[in-house]
Amino acid sequence: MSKFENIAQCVLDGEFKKVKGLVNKAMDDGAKPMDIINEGLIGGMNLVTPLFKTGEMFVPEVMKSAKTMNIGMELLKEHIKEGDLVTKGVIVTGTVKGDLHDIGKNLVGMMLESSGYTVIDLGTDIEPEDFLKAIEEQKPDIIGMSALLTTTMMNIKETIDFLQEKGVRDKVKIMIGGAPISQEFADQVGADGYGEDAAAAVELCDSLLS
Ligand code: B1M
Repeated sequence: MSKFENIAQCVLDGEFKKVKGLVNKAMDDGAKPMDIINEGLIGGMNLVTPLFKTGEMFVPEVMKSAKTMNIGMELLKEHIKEGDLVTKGVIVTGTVKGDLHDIGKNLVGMMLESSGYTVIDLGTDIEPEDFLKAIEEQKPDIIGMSALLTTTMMNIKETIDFLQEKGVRDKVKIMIGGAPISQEFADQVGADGYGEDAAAAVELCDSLLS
């Protein structure tokens, strides 16, 4: 196995204790940081996505893979020249007002980051005003709203209506998701799309920005 394949396999296996050693070894052997990222770390996450989609990998395993990738990325950050890391787009994520569930949202964020997006996570229980502030300050390409409760899913509509009222709705694409959400609901509330799971969310962002 090549040094990049070793790192990719380590990410796939979620062996977060091993990744630092492998990345350091690759650097010592003269590998370029961007090659370690693209062929090793992101290469590994690219193996994860289809397995998650087909149900051959589960949420805890995907989270371990993402953690492994992030540890490797942290290590390499200081060796990367500004401008080397090209982002596919900026995505602001948050769980809507009244809702504290964040496991799914965080998973979506991790998969987006590992697919090359810059993710700014606002957290949970996010008021419409805070999404507005984030649009004004961060100028994202996409806003991603998550809701896990049937009682809070309507706060997605409230947020979209608020953004419309404030005249910024058309400045961003809006992706929504969470267990009670459906494509039908996304159409009803005027979102641009619905991600059934983290892999679908990545595909949706790719298509929204293409
Ligand atoms: Co809550 N909870 N919970 N809970 N909880 C549910 C959602 C519930 C279905 C359980 C049940 O009763 N069977 C139920 C909702 C019922 C309903 O509304 N119809 C429920 C309830 C009632 C509650 C409380 C009201 C309980 C109470 O206090 N009486 C309370 C509400 C608190 C609040 O939010 N205000 C509450 C609290 C909690 C905990 C704090 C204990 C904890 C949350 C911890 C946390 O998130 N940090 C919790 C948990 C863990 C759950 C369950 C068990 C698991 C949710 C989860 O993380 N799933 C859940 C039951 C269940 O779903 N089996 C339940 C794993 C996660 C990976 O999946 O979040 O669906 P999911 O995310 C997926 C997709 O939906 C999608 O991609 C993800 C990855 O594949 N996705 C997106 C999600 N967000 C997306 C955004 C996107 C795109 C895709 O774009 C932006």
